[in-house]
Amino acid sequence: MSQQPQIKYRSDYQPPAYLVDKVDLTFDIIEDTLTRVHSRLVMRRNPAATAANVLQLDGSARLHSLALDGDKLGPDGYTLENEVLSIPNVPDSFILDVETEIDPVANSSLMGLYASGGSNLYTQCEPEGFRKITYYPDRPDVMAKFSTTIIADKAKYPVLLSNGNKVGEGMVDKKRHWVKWVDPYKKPSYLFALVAGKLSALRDSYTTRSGRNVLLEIWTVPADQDKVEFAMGAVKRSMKWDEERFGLEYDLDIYMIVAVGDFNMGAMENKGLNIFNTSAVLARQDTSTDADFQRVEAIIGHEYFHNWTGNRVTCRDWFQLSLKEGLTVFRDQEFSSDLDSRAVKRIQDVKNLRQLQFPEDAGPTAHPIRPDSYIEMNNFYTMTVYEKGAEVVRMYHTLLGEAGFQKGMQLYFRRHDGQAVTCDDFRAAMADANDVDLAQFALWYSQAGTPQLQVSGDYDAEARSYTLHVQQSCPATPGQSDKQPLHIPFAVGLIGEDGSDLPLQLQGEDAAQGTTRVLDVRAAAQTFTFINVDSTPVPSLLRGYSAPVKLSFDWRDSELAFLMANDSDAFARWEAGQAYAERLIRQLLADHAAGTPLKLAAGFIDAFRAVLEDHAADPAFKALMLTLPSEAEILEMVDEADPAAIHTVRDFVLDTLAQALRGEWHAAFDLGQTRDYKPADAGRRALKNLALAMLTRLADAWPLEAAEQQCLQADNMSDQMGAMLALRDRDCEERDNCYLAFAERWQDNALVMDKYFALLAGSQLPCTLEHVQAAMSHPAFTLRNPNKARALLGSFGRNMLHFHAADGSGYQFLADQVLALDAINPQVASRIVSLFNRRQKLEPVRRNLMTRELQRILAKDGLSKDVYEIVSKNLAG
Ligand code: B3K
Ligand code: ZN
Repeated sequence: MSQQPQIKYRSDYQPPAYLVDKVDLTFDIIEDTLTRVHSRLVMRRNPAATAANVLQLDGSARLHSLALDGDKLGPDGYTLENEVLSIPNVPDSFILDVETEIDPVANSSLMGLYASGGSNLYTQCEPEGFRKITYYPDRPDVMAKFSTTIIADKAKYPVLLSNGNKVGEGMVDKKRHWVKWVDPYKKPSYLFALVAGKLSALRDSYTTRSGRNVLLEIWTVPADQDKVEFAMGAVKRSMKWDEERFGLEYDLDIYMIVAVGDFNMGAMENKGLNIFNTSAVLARQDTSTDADFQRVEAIIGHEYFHNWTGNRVTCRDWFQLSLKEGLTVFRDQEFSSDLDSRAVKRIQDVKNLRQLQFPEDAGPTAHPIRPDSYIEMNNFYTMTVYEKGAEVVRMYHTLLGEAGFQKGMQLYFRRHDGQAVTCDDFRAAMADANDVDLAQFALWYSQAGTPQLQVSGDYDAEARSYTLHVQQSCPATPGQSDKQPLHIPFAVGLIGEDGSDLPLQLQGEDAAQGTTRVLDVRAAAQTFTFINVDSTPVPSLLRGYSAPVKLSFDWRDSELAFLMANDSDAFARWEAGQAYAERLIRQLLADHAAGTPLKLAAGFIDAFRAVLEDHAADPAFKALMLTLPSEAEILEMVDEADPAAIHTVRDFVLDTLAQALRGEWHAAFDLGQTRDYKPADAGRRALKNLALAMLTRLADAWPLEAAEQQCLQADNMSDQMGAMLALRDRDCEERDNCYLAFAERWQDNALVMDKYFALLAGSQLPCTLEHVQAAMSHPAFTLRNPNKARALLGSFGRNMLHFHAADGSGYQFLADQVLALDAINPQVASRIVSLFNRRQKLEPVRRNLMTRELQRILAKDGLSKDVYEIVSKNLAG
């Protein structure tokens, strides 16, 4: 780093000194490498701020000219330092004209205005990309009305898009045309968007509940137009769902989605003009898996739902990011749950949280869902802010119920429509609308770390009562050693001997009320006694995963098998299987370390058999029940972890289950075969492909042949990928054939090639590192494309065997790539370098090897703030 990067603190918040009432932007696209931006700002002093007469604007673009109330400002009329433009002695209200020049082709960071796929132009402004375009108070609490005029060569840039409604277009001269867009809603600069280029659209329309006719457009490069039909359906489903479930309607005459192949994340909710990564919008049976379809629908929903939760009501400052993201993730989760299987969605979300958010919350970059400080805001678009944030919103819902939650939402919009607000404002709306005290609940916003619930139960036969003793604690996290007890909604049930739920009556109540109760855990230690319990029940705890905590309870193995078979709560049923597996895996890891031969408990095999033979169960749910905790989850279970041992033990369990239940897997595979592809059969395909993967573990030849056949003949990507995955770690001719044929067949499809690169990098086969190195010079690969970098390097960084190779070769390779990538795209580099963040979890030899690589990265001159922040926190942790 050339200079010590500055840390920004939440506690330093000051209202903006000047407000912007109106912004008129003109983008003159002069040539590929030169766009001139003229911005006219109508500004005035903020009456709510402390008096100052120096105007400060954020910006890093080349400044071409500056004029205050029509008077040109020379170099002595302003200063420009550290990307802050200061103009002294400005009046109370004034007009500022700013002209900048930018080169979108040279912009590989994909923030601000950049070129992709030839000379098409796209923008990404959240959180601080607008300052790369022009000089502006680039902060979310400055909301203004924008108009945007775009001028460009008509042949080269026939399509010119921006936010709001199109109000005019015409020719400037014989070759150049112009289009003007006006957004009638005030918005912060991070929601600005512009797209220009050769694009085609699928058009449709939607009539809102109140009768507004909305034009819908999905724009892509012409070659991708054959893959947007599903997305269009998803837009309409999202609009309808938000009206029905939240009473929220769309508010402009046009809603546009633009797909772009080079994009730093999934998608962006710019007002009226969402910009999407192609991976989050294109979907067709032959090129997309069932999981891809599910993801596309969820992200379309997510960005659409932001129109109210994010755009109409936005964040006061970036520390409040979870205000819009946690809430919008909760909304997209509910959308998917209402449309598909609620149980399956919940389990997938919890698995995701455990795999990706728990490690973050236990690692060197752990932060509360509302962080207190940051160096680079882009590093805080995290699993914690998004997914744990969504869990926090879900807890309001659990505590208040659907009706109470909706009352809170209505009050939130009534109070704050058109404003930039805080997480506290949201909590206040929930509390006030329901007249409840949510003061203690505030700790969820300020405390980092995954809380632990330690629970025990005892049955008193004489009193016919069952008591749960609940203790809560939260581990120390960087900068937070003392934690206070949280308000935790703890959903529980009791199951009787016959497997059915018991009616629940708490001590002091006149009668039983339901079979699932949400207990309010508020103290460090608390007890809850249920009465009129005739015999020892089996407790079903944390039903529906009612809070983002780690639960421990000393069930017997037989009780876990009983819960796996009987719990009426699908999440708890699945969770019992996970808890059972965790217990055995911990023991096997200890046995492995002690050199004791490994043996899998018969009871666990029986429990798996029972699931496989339960023909009434939803196959998607069964596939989840039959999936062990991932290697990443297992890493979290132990200290001084040996990744090779984790891999060996998990593989042993899978091999044993494959062997012991070969007939059952075979039957599941056969049963899952269908002649015709139907989207609704996704669960069946998932179970079939899991069975196929298990069968390829056997020493038999036929599963390999079956996988090869499926891979070469399938008419859908789910089955192709199922087979590719089943063969991924098997060194055999069938694998070689399939991998060759797949790469050949899909060489021109960027998104399918991403799948191919991810498979190569995730393989357990001995030559994986060499294959990954070779893939770096594959014609379809480039580090400049974030999807490619994530597919190859991200997957390699999650490879337990090869990233964590005992000789450090995996660490060294990834560190080299982080350095190469940092010079191109710091945001992507910083995501990749985060894969080193579990350093402290590892045994000393690997930990030291990692340390060495991180020190090498940190020593590099000109390192980005993004990578600096992650690596320095890692090394300090
Ligand atoms: N709000 C954007 C994320 C922007 C990320 C900037 N690094 C997408 C979303 O959450 O919907
Ligand atoms: Zn979002």
